[in-house]
Amino acid sequence: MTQTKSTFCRICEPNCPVTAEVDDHGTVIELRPTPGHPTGGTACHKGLGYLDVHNDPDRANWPQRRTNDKSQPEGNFVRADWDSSLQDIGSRLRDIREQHGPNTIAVFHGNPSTFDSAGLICYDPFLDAVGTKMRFGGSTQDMANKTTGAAHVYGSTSSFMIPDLANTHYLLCIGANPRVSRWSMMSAPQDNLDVVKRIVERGGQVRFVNPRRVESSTTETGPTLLIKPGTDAYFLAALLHEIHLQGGIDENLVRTKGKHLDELMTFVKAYSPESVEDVTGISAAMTKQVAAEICAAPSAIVYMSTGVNQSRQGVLCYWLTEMINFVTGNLGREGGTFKPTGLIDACPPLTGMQVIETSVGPLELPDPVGYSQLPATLLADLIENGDIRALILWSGNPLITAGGEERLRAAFEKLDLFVSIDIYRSVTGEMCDYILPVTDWLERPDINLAGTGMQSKPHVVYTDAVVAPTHDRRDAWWILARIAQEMGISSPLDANPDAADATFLFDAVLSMRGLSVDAMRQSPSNTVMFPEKDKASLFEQCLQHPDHLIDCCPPAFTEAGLIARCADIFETLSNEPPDTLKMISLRTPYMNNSWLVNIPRYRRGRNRDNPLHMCEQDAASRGIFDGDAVRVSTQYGQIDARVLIDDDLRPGVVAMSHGYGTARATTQRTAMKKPGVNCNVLMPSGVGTYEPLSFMSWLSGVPVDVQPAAARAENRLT
Ligand SMILES: Nc1nc2c(c(=O)[nH]1)N[C@H]1C(S)=C(S)[C@@H](COP(=O)(O)OP(=O)(O)OC[C@H]3O[C@@H](n4cnc5c(=O)[nH]c(N)nc54)[C@H](O)[C@@H]3O)O[C@H]1N2
Ligand SMILES: Nc1nc2c(c(=O)[nH]1)N[C@H]1C(S)=C(S)[C@@H](COP(=O)(O)OP(=O)(O)OC[C@H]3O[C@@H](n4cnc5c(=O)[nH]c(N)nc54)[C@H](O)[C@@H]3O)O[C@H]1N2
Ligand code: SF4
Ligand SMILES: [Mo]
Repeated sequence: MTQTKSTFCRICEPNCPVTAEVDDHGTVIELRPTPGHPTGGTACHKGLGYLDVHNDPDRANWPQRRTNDKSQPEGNFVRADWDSSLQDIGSRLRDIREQHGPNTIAVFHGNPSTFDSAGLICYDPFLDAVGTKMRFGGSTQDMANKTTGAAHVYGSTSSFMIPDLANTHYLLCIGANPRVSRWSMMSAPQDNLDVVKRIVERGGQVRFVNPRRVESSTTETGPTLLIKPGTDAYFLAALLHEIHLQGGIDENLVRTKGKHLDELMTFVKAYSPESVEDVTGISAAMTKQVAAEICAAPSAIVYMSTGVNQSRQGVLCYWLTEMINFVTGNLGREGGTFKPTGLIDACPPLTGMQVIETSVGPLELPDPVGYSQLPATLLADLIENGDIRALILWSGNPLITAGGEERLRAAFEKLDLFVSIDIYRSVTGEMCDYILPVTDWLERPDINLAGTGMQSKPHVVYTDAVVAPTHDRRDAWWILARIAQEMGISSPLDANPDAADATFLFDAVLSMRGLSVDAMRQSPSNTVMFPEKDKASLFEQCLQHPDHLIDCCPPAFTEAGLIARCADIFETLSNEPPDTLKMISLRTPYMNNSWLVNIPRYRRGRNRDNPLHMCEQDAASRGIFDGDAVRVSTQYGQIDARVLIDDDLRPGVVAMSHGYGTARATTQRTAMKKPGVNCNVLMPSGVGTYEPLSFMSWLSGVPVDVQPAAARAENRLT
């Protein structure tokens, strides 16, 4: 007799419902979609294929302690038990804290931790108990410009809006590829873009703005405007400039709900459709047409995402996007953008900035921080300079996912203590003193906390652990709580010493909505839907500056130098040699950042590694043919790659998937056998390379040099 259990996927933001079939031995034998689930989402092949991760024989199963020096490329690890590992880690952290201060202990929290709610609940209290402000993670490679931008525009790091796709008449989708990536900073049911197709079916219009004709752009959705990478700030400014000229600004609304409109208009006046067209590659006529389309649509959305966040001016692009939505009256309108309700229905006001003194100068984070973090590209410098002596890595793989692998490697060797909490011994884990094996999402109870306030269908879903953890894997919250105990600082286990699992943590959060784990277990599909709020309620609830106005031109942007920098970058781009190549990133359905790299079924055929995508025109002008070996370089590093001719790219743009370059993942056999190359070796790292204010890494639109390998015929890779 098998049993079915209702759970949900925790790989990306839709958190799709999944039905697990479990046999008498407590083994999950199948994961299936859950038709009829109240959210209507359907799990994709990655979620349904998660058993390949769950059952991967290369997983980390026991605590492991490294016995050789971190400078040795291959770690010598011995199996250890939990108590002695945690005691050793706790006492070493205690000593480091006492001798060098709490800020010398840093934590890096990577993307998968976002979907481990018990860990998330314990994370901030853990940092507070340690007393450290050294928080790093995936956010500065991903979307920190949005949280920091929201803090200045709306007065709260949590006041970021999502598009009302279900009701809109117009979508301008910039730097996103939702067909592959399933939306970001928005949790919408996975529907293979049906919600976007329906915009067109009901007579609306959709356009993508991207340097590549993306999978999302089809005859059923809409065309792509092929923009030059890293130029969206100028396109958006020109668009707003033109919307103004076309009379598309609702001055009355803006004067009552906003401030600093004149300063905003002064900024955009510098960028007319004509003056930016050479830099952006989008003709003035097209920019004017898009402006006219937005002005004419009964409701419209400008949505921007990761490709723009990563391309050097994410804060300004976020700001201009929000401004277009606001001044055209689409913010808080049906079919525009809005702030959904959720389990946590609050936008805590910005109370000021936290200042963290470091050897490279003071660094400022919004307070409360939300998802903002210190710049991951400064990790190497801060370790080298002695600011950081211990690093706890919770579901992060920065050697592969952040810029500057070689500098980071050299720095990590100098850490007094380096601990990885992960489901694998990853490339970065290989350098750690301890690997602490963690439960996967079939082995832990959970709620969908990270998506709260970002869901197009607001709901909370609870899952019990589908199966008990195998081997000696433990939950991340418990690991953090036990480390705290061993350090002699406050721990969630103090008040709950006998807690068998994380449900006491969930009860505390669920109680905010009068719910509990028991109540969730009684609900159909373990899900509670929340009634939607009036979209305009955001004007009362999310504008958190003391005057409750939207800041249309936050002084912090000028003070941080973003406005002057924008003009400088425009000047540089205007004078760029015409044959400059820029690298952008390319997500595929067969990878999730770095961590599906060991799954054999995703590493077959064309997906065995990560070639350099290049269009025919750029390849031909360099004497490069499909399959050729090339050397790609920047001032930060160089890699050797194989070329794949791809005419979906705009000329002048090359693309590569990140997450590869795993030759040193000694326990991940597939990853080691088919390593691919790490494009982040090429990415800028260190002081001066990240966006001021948001600390966003520059990972897209980076100029690269591509040369055919010396003797092409001999080096041809097949
Ligand atoms: N060039 C380039 N670089 C990029 C990007 C890009 O587009 N281009 N994208 C950036 C983005 S958006 C992000 S979010 C970052 C992500 O960067 P990271 O968060 O550093 O990387 P991931 O590969 O998502 O996962 C890190 C680790 O989490 C582990 N893991 C998986 N599941 C679990 C789990 O349930 N629990 C725990 N504890 N660990 C788990 C994996 O084994 C892996 O080692 O990468 C960024 N890097
Ligand atoms: N299959 C799969 N799904 C994923 C992930 C994954 O790795 N694989 N990662 C998950 C994570 S952590 C995240 S953050 C989300 C991200 O999801 P999205 O926010 O949709 O981001 P991406 O898929 O990276 O798409 C970014 C797009 O921006 C384009 N782009 C690059 N540079 C520029 C530029 O300068 N201007 C413009 N206009 N466009 C540009 C790229 O061509 C690309 O199509 O996806 C999530 N879902
Ligand atoms: S879309 Fe994302 S959350 Fe849904 S099943 Fe696929 S990987 Fe999981
Ligand atoms: Mo991300």
